[in-house]
Amino acid sequence: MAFTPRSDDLLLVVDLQYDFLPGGNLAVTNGDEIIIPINRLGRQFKHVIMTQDWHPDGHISFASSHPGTRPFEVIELPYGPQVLWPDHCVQGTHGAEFSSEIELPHAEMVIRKGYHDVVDSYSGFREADRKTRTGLEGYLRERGFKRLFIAGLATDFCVNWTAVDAASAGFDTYVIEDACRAIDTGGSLAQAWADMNAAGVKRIAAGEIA
Ligand code: VGL
Ligand code: ZN
Repeated sequence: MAFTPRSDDLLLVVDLQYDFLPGGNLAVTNGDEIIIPINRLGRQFKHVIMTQDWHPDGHISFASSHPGTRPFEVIELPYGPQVLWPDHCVQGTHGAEFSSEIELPHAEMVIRKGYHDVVDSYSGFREADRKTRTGLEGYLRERGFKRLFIAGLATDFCVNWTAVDAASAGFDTYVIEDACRAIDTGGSLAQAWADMNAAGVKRIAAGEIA
């Protein structure tokens, strides 16, 4: 099936930041392979928004904030299980910046997330307590967007949670699978696709957008 971007379609580009790219603190394997496809998608969509993981120093999702733990361990927090990560995307650091190879000059908004000290936020819509909202849903509604096409890093965390929340909010939601790459820790990628399918998120390839 082919999708021709319309004026009420949005390309949502998730977390294309140095820390998630090769050489970064939480590098996603082959994450750099999606930069050229995303630049191409960017030329196809009139409307683009980007998310940016944006943590304070000492953030609760960092293993370094929990003595005796290691990255990729899971701990129990008041809002539920939390995977612990290497320090990444710390506000104002190089690792938190978007790659300079990304060519999306027309991006209309950047939504930052994960800035509360004691709550993580994979989703661009709702934080990990599943209650605190980022404002993105209201923004997208005010702008009148109907279909969201999502690409970026990582498939099994920020893309997944953002897509599930988008679909739950009533947007017609597509994940462009080959314009994403995954972390895949503890079965997270298979679980992510199961969650996205259950939420009604559709899985497409970049080549279907023409
Ligand atoms: C992400 C883990 C921690 C992501 C962000 O962008 O998928 N993953 N913070
Ligand atoms: Zn993060």
